[in-house]
Amino acid sequence: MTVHHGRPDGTGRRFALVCSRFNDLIVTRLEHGARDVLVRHGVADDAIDSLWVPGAWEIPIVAKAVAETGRYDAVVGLGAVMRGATYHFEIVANHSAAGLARVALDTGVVVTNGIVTVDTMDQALERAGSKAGNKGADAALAALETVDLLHRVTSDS
Ligand code: INI
Repeated sequence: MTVHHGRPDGTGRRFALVCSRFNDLIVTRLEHGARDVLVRHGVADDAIDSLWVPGAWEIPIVAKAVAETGRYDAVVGLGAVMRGATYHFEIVANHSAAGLARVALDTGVVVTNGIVTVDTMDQALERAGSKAGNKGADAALAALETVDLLHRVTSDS
């Protein structure tokens, strides 16, 4: 039996971070967390591009466009959807998550989801670098591992 695991080695890899400005207090921290994890795992700082969109709703279409360029090994969606901010919380949260999943399957490019969906600003802050970790860093690490695993199982060697 062979067990395969992805190793989070980012040497020579390129990443796009698609970030929403809505709730940018949170998303800026997610972006820093993602960038920090990527650089600490060997990704060159100039091999990470951050693209800022108005809100989480707009993340999937830009993720699709950057995935289709073929320039990136993975795309990480980063955003913060908060129930208190609008009655259409569910619509924005569901669209952004489903959209990212679809981009990954349609393009074959690794896309991970670092969009926090929470009830309150306190819950968002907890997930943006305090007691519940940093969901941007988690999504970046998931991207590194998945890129490596796919490379192993799809390469000839
Ligand atoms: N966008 C977010 O990223 N987070 C939110 O909490 C949010 N709320 O609550 O409304 C939000 N709305 C904007 C949305 O993403 C689009 O930018 C907008 O609807 C224009 O298409």
